[in-house]
Amino acid sequence: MKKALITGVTGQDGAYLAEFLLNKGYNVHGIKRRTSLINTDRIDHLYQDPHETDRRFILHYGDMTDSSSIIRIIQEVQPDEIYNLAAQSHVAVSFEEPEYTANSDGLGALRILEAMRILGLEKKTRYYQASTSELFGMVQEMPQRETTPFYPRSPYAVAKLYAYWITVNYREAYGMYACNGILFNHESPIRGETFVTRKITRAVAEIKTGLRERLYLGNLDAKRDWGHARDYVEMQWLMLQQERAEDFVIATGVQYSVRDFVNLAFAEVGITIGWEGLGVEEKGYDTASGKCVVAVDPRYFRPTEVETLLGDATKAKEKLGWVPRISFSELVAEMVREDLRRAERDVLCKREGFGGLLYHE
Ligand code: NDP
Ligand code: GDR
Repeated sequence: MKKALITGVTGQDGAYLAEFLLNKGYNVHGIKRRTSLINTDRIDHLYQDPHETDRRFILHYGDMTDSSSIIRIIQEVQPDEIYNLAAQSHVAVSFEEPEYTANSDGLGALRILEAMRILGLEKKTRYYQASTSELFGMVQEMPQRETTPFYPRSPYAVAKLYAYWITVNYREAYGMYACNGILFNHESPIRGETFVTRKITRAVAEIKTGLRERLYLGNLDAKRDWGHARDYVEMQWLMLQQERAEDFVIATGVQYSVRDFVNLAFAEVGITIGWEGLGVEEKGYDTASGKCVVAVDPRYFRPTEVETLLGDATKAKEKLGWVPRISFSELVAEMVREDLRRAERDVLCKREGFGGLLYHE
């Protein structure tokens, strides 16, 4: 039975990947960090009590900024495959916490690769690095593929640039099976609430159910190539099953703007948006009621923005036989449906006098 170690197992991709690998028959180990409140919601359905025998899903306390915990866990687990998904993954937050982002997202990758070397696992353990389309930043070519030059535009992307190259370097220097998945944006109903897609679908559900009046956003013109996380974690696994390690772009090849996402998400609940004004003055109105339901707030603009991303995943299609299964409209519909279910539950709780609601943006 193969053993996989996932860093970032409590995150969106970590949860989908853990489930995917368990279904493939793996023993799955995950690294979680200590938090003052338990934050394992996304993997609670996989949890096994430590007193159970023959457990196949095991969590370890550790942190990407703490070499000793990384070495200890890798030594204990002796994994066949390591998926390094842990990161401070919010681009806007990386401008607020650049040093921490560099430490966890950049040096974190080095810590794992170096632990593999120190422990003599160079030939046993395969390594996957969660690289990102943010590396392309100020894009030098449309669409972006494996050979497109990088131009990172945030402390997050610069940290991930280091992680990308240290992965390539360890592959070349020590003959390790180490590869980068350059994944474009991928979303799901368990996406973090402050990424733009989830922020929109939550707000749509809350506006529809009367829990709030308006959604505030930043740059409505930003364009992204959005896929579904469930599709993308399969790629992470496939990349580690090849004869030799290579880097791959994973994307749908279709691009939409933030405004398109807003229009489609509101359409899912029967609201048509009419847009008026330009730039920071732009507003979106519910054409039936005339109410303003979307407004621009400059606080959500970034000091340097990535305006447009569109991926070319031809190499993955040809070499890995991969094609995304879930379309953009199915993704939006699923996210809105799940958030609507949550909002309806919140309405019920509110009506019955249980708890207040908090909106994190
Ligand atoms: P999430 O933000 O949902 O999850 C990040 C995970 O990393 C969480 O489990 C988080 O733990 C953990 N983490 C953060 N900092 C540390 C640390 N110092 N030590 C240990 N664990 C830490 O990200 P996604 O699941 O969306 O993304 C997975 C990876 O893929 C990330 O590296 C991201 O940068 C990258 N990526 C994501 C894309 C996307 O569109 N989703 C596209 C391309 C790349 P906690 O739950 O405690 O916060
Ligand atoms: P991104 O995702 O930066 O692409 O990084 P995010 O959803 O945060 O932003 C996408 C685009 O939407 C614009 N935007 C807003 N973004 C947020 N978060 N909040 C807003 O209110 C808002 N208004 C407009 C942004 O400016 C941006 O252009 C994600 C993360 O998962 C990274 O970890 C990953 O590497 C990349 O995707 C690929």
